Amino acid sequence: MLKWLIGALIGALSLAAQPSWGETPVDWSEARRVDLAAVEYSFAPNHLTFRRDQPYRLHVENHGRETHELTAADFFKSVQLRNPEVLNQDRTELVLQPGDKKDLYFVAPQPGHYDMRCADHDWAGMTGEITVE
Ligand SMILES: [Cu+2]
Repeated sequence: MLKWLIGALIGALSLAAQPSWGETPVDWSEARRVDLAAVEYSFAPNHLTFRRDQPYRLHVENHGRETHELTAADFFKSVQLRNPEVLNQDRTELVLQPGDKKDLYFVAPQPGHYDMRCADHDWAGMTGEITVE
């Protein structure tokens, strides 16, 4: 009986402790939606501000006629991602074909300033900044 109880307890604890690499569990139902649109050749808005430790759902739409990326390697590395699979394999950018809509859920634990750009069109001024405060 005791052995069964301990087994059940360990099972329940490991189910509760889902998050990877020792991070605090996040209540993603509290995620605040922030919208970002890409066109030729800019982001709207081109400055994003997030509060640290607040879960966000960054909703990105490509309203242009070309493929655009939201390239922000340092930012993506610094945050806790709920769904890293929406990023490219290197986790450096979100790639959006024309008409694509993608949602990235994250929590930023670290205040700071981060660069964002479209890797294909930064030469045309398709750049911006992310602030975590
Ligand atoms: Cu672009």
